[in-house]
Amino acid sequence: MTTTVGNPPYTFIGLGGAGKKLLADVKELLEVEATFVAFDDDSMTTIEDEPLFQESSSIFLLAGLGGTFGTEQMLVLARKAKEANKTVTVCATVPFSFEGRSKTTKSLEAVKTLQQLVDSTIILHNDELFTKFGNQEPMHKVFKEGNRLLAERLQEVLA
Ligand SMILES: Nc1nc2c(ncn2[C@@H]2O[C@H](COP(=O)(O)OP(=O)(O)OP(=O)(O)O)[C@@H](O)[C@H]2O)c(=O)[nH]1
Ligand SMILES: [Mg+2]
Repeated sequence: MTTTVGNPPYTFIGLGGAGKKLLADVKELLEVEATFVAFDDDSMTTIEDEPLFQESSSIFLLAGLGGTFGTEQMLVLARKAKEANKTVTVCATVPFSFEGRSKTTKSLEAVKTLQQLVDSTIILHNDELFTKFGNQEPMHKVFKEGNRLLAERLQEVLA
């Protein structure tokens, strides 16, 4: 999925299953001219070779951390983008506690590395969503609300 609107100073890259959905919601909610592109494990291209990655000076990496594809690619791309002197913003979620300790640990290690590597990080701990919206809502609604919160925080970074 690639959509270009105007001349893109910003590129938003959604990584993995959750990253793809987060990207779609952010694209709908954000008021910004940017290129939006999603990659998942069915993608055939190497992301860092994409022209839009090379041309943009400001890269936004979006993913739900804790799985395999999104977490690994986010770390790889954050390193590549910083090596190429780009401004990098990470926008990511930490899994719900009920998803298990190994996912949480993996995501928190990634957050620690990313915080030292990139220019800004926007991190939503999914457990906060239960505090905010209760645990009676269907999961897709809860995720949607989470994505909305992240889009609001991205809009603040862009302002
Ligand atoms: N914001 C949001 N988060 C989600 C959604 N679905 C799953 N997540 C969170 O994102 C984490 C990572 O899940 P995925 O994105 O499916 O994982 P992946 O990066 O594709 O990695 P693998 O499929 O394991 O290779 C999950 O553990 C959930 O915490 C969603 O629809 N929206
Ligand atoms: Mg996946």
